Amino acid sequence: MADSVMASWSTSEAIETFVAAFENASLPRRHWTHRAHLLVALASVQRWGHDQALVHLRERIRAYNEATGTSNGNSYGYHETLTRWFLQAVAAHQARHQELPLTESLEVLLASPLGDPGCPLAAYSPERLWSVEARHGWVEPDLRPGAGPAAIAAQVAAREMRSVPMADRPVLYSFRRCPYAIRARLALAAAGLQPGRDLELREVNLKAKPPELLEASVKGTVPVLVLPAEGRVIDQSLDVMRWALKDRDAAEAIPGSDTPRQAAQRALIEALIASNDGPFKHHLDRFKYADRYPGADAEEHRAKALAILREWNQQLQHLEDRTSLADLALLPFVRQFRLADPEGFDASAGLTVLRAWLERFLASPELATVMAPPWAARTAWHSPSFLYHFALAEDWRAARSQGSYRRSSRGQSLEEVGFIHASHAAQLQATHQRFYADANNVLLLTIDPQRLAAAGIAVEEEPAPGSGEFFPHIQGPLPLEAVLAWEPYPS
Ligand SMILES: N[C@@H](CCC(=O)N[C@@H](CS)C(=O)NCC(=O)O)C(=O)O
Repeated sequence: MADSVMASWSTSEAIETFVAAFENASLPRRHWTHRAHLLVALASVQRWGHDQALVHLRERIRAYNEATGTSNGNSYGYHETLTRWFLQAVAAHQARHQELPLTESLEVLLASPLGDPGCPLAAYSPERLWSVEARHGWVEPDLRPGAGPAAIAAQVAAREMRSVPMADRPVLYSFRRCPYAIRARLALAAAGLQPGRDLELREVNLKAKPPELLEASVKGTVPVLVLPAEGRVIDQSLDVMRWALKDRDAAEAIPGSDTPRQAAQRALIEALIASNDGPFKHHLDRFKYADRYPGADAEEHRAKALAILREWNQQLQHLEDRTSLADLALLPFVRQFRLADPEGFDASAGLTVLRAWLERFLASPELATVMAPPWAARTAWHSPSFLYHFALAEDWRAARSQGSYRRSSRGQSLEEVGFIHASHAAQLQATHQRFYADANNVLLLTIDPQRLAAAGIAVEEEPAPGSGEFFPHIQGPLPLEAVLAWEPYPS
């Protein structure tokens, strides 16, 4: 089974294949992650309901463990209390999200306390949860007896009832690896906001910026936060952070200004951010991307950036011992600096405090959270303003060397059909499912209709035979310059 299929679960076939591999114990152990447990539990609850799923999974997990070299004993293998805990959690979640396709339901579950692998430890002491008794039979929580999955589900439901209506929901344009976008996501997450519930997150491919982003902010950088309810757009990362934390700053990342101590902390935070966004970023870019700056001497800029980091090494010792706006704002950039030359960074003198500070961040759940779904995706958001076309990788490769693309759809040429099939964003999954689900090396091309028009190629909306659903049909060869991006699909 291809690793991409194991990881993506983007079609119902891929999910079925995965669940079947678990059921017949051919699933490699490394794929039997927390996420995979929840997927299998969701699929089983959908199929059989909670009670029968429990009977089935109890037997299947034990068999899977035996087959993959983990014995079901007193310290390892099958765990009845945890199985029941998560199955109850999954059933409660499923009851509220019946309308969602399985993979979306899984993402919502993973982002909720119900899917949090550490959640049982808020109710049980480790001694009780890891006891032989809990492994072989159900035991009640000892720390917080009433705080089982049902109570957590009720809390989650109450919070969802208070969530923002769809049309008023803020939209965050973001890019997974961009340090400005990372700092914005860190602050939004620290403020307790969640994609899906409180805002819509749109991952941007910077090579194919969606027109909706450019309409919101002409400068076309990320992050951009669109606030429909306030009729306002925020297009500077620091402003996004301040917006997120205003009235939601439970951990006091931005200190008040009542006492001299608070005022001094605020001043230090401001000074650190100014130093990062000004000189440090200047030298970081010229060190990391020296080829983009003609005449820049990478070594000289590295040394200057290091000198700034040594100053911060001193200043950090005066920051109070809790996560501040400066931590959230600077760490993504220091992370990027280290990534450009990890050995050099680790060997540099005068950075002991700063290195420990960075290491804590790199290992933190806060960073992991904003680098994974639903806070960050590896596939860009599909814009209703673009057109999309599925191409086989070899056809696209040939087109790039020949100068234009002339396939209509799988197995058919433009000459045979008279136009090139394309899809709107909302039609992608179904089109892929219908025609490409069994194909390897499928690429999704993002097409800019304005560039098509500029090249004199028309697009007609025409009904597909059978369904009557309208699809865009490109009336001529696809010029390469109209294709903004291409990526494997599913990613
Ligand atoms: N001052 C802006 C800077 C944001 C920025 O430069 N973001 C980069 C990505 S890390 C970007 O969007 N660049 C535009 C591009 O690459 O086309 C902020 O703080 O939000």
